[in-house]
Amino acid sequence: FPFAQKTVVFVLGGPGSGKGTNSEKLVKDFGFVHLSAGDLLRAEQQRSESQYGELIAHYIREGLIVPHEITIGLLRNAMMDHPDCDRFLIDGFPRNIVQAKAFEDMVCKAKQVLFFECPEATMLERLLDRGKTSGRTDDNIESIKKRFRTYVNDSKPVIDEYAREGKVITVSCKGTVDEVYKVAHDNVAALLQ
Ligand code: UP5
Ligand code: MG
Repeated sequence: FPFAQKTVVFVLGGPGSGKGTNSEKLVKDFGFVHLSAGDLLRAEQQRSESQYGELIAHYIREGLIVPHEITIGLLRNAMMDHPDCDRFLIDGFPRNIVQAKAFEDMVCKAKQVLFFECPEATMLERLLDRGKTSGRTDDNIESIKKRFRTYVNDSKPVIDEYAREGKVITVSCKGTVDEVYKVAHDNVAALLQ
């Protein structure tokens, strides 16, 4: 499988910053396949034969980063399910420096990083609101605080590192869904030219 010939864009940002919302729209406009690492982990957790169900459930509730071998395995398999697609949006991954290096070694380098910049207060408000209906085990105040801690300590440094490499497009999450998406859309359109 020719991973190296694929265009991979990482979609990063804190919990509730709008990664999923914008990725779904980019799929429609640009023909990406959207792979949310969190969604893949939640699906694996639900799979009755999975040997990782309990482990994943624990890491997600605690806002911790699942060992990267599991996540990269799921991402690779999901990419191989789309052999004819050459554009992938990988949402919510990598979440620490070790994961980023491992993905580069085992899969490929990302072309660009789309970073949704969002103040914690806004993310908190959106997550608590979503938590009323999402059914996610981590959309409660205790888990959200832990997710924020992991983001600051482990995940933001990955974005900073990519920024030093000149790979980051920053999109402010301030504004309506449509306003934020317009900025994301225009940046991705320019990138794909
Ligand atoms: N919303 C969005 N944009 C809005 C706007 N402009 N105005 C008003 N409302 C807006 O958005 C969140 C909410 O805000 C939604 O209700 C939306 O309608 C609204 P969403 O697009 O869902 O944000 P997103 O960034 O996708 O938030 P999510 O909660 O999915 O981010 P997380 O990074 O926390 O979650 P993820 O699913 O990626 O990971 C969950 C857990 O899985 C992690 O904590 C970790 O334990 C584990 N994980 C790993 O271990 N390894 C990985 O590689 C990935 C995940
Ligand atoms: Mg998401």
